[in-house]
Amino acid sequence: MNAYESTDLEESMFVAEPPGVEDPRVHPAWLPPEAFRALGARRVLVHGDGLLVDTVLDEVTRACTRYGGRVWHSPSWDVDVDLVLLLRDADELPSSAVEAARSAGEAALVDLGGDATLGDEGFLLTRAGDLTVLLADAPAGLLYGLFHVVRLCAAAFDPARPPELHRPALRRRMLNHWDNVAVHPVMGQVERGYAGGSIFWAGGRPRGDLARIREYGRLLAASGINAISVNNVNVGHAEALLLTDRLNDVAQIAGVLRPYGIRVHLSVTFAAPVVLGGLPTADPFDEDVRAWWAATTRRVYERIDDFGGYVVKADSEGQPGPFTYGRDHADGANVLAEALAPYGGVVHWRAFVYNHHQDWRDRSTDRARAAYDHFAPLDGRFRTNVVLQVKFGPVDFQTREPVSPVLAAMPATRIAVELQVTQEYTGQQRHVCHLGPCWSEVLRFAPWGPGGRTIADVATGEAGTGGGLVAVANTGDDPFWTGHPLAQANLYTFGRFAWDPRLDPTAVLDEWMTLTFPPSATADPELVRRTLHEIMDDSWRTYERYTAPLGVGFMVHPGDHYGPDVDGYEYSRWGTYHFADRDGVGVDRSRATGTGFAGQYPPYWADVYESPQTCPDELLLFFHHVPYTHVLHSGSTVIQHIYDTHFAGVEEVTVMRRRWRTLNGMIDPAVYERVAERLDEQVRSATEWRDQINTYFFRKSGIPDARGRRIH
Ligand code: GCV
Repeated sequence: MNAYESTDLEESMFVAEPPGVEDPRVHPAWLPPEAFRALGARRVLVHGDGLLVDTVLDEVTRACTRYGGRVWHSPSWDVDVDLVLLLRDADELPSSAVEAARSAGEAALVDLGGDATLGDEGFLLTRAGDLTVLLADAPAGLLYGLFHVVRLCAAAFDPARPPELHRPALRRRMLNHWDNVAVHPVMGQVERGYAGGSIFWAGGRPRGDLARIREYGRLLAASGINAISVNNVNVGHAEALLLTDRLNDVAQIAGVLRPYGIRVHLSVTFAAPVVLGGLPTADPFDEDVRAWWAATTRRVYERIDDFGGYVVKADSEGQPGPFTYGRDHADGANVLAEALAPYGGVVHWRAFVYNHHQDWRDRSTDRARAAYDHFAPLDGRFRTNVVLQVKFGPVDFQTREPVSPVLAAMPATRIAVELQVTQEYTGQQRHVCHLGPCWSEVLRFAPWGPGGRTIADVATGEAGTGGGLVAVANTGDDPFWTGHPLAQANLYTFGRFAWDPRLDPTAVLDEWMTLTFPPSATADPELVRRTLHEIMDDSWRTYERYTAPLGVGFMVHPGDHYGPDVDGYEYSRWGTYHFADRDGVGVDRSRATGTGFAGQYPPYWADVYESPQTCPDELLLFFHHVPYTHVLHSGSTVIQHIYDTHFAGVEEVTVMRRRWRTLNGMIDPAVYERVAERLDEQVRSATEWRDQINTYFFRKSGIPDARGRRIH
């Protein structure tokens, strides 16, 4: 018998609330208690066993305690219930209604054409008479199903609701934390973190707030995420030690996240055999090196038996890698993969490899080409437990980039698409910039031409063998988790897209709003919903309008990457140039006259991108250097487009701020104030962007604004 089962019916009806993790100092994000009202007012039966079933019971019990419902766990007597959550292989129960519901679920599964299994994480939801029934093959499926019921609210109990079958499209749905264990002198506790300190680490030690980590796991699970790496891909000495001396710190985090179905991964340094093992080399062909990785990995699994694997940034921005030993990246990745293989672990090997000591005078080197040049020739050489992790664009998470050609160039390699939830280049969580539409465009892009396979298909792979989706996290120890409360939507959306990359971004945003700002908790739910949509739906394009134009990228302040600095990187070694002169702007990446990058795409897009006549406007300056008077498909000239979009962008942000003010008194005052304060900064910053960009191009081109607006 377990904690929730009792032979006494009265006792079983009023189970005690389990130890809560709700911390009033921390915003509940998309899991406020109110979101559980519909569930919590019901009579719920949970049937099955396992760690994640206990989590389901905890969740249901908390909700029912708050809202007057009741919970039973595998009761040995008949009970009247509204909702049944059960594992399909759990024993028969002495309740004809529950068993009838189970049979109805099985029949619905057949009708939906599902094969015999729901898989490790899938679930089926259907109505059976007066009951709602949720079936899963495995405890994780029950947990995801439960959060689906929460998302649906009362609709989960609608008698007319048709049966639904849900299985994640991607097996691994992963977050990478760029959290440092020790505070980095330049990058701080979290590299590119805009939400305070780390949830995991503080000043060289574990932060020690396990309740917060558990709450985090709960939020992630509710969005669909099932894997997390807990340290920065730039691995310093303190971080390297997580693999050995500090493994207990990692095990503790793994223990807290496990009940939410989340596996822990570690970023490791390729030089670990030298810096931790005392070996003279990290050469992947050296037998002692191979033995060191094998022994070290074995010890990791002895301590954390469901450990996910390693994440590696090698030969990139100063990190060590196989090039030091004259080996290539397949050689490097495979030695780690070999060590992980006996335990089912994977290596996420990043394709972000380029020369960061470029000479701006040298027009032949093109950073955008680098990942393809390094990795495409290695297709088919990686072990099957290597996942090549490729940033969605060829440069570096810019507001607008073409999709990376590497994603279409390696059919014999497991590919993961890497997105950036942390808003390094998209307003650093001081600007509202909802990234759902950007990611959706990336995931729906068909690199072999319209109608063909998409990037989502690449990440999914044949029969689910793809590498999945990975994103750099935007969370920290900030009370709102993400600094800007509306940036929570980006994290939620990432998880949902990783579960199903074909979801509509507006629908996902709507889900997030309903959970985060429950209609029952506000005086005017329609106003709140409409206003949030008006502010957020198009905010990525608004951000694009007032920053670097037409896909040219960067133009940000060097180092911190916040705010405008048009020539900030123009003569630097990082290879991110715009080549503006008095006649024109943009990078010629054509095959005919430029760096040849356009030729890295399959024929359809190689042809489209090759010519300024066919290249889409929004990427024109990424692929071409054109005169300011070049006429876009929109009918505007490049220079007039720059002026118009920059004026429009600032106007849009000003309207956003005005709209937000209508919510004063309608929502949690702390959320209201935090967003209001950030919108002030967004208006200031957008104005600075507009004025610097417009002035810069006016001075370069000498062409005035056709509408005579003020340019400084
Ligand atoms: C973790 C960009 C960022 C770096 C980051 C790097 C990467 O260059 O500015 O902070 O390093 O990407 O993805 O490895």
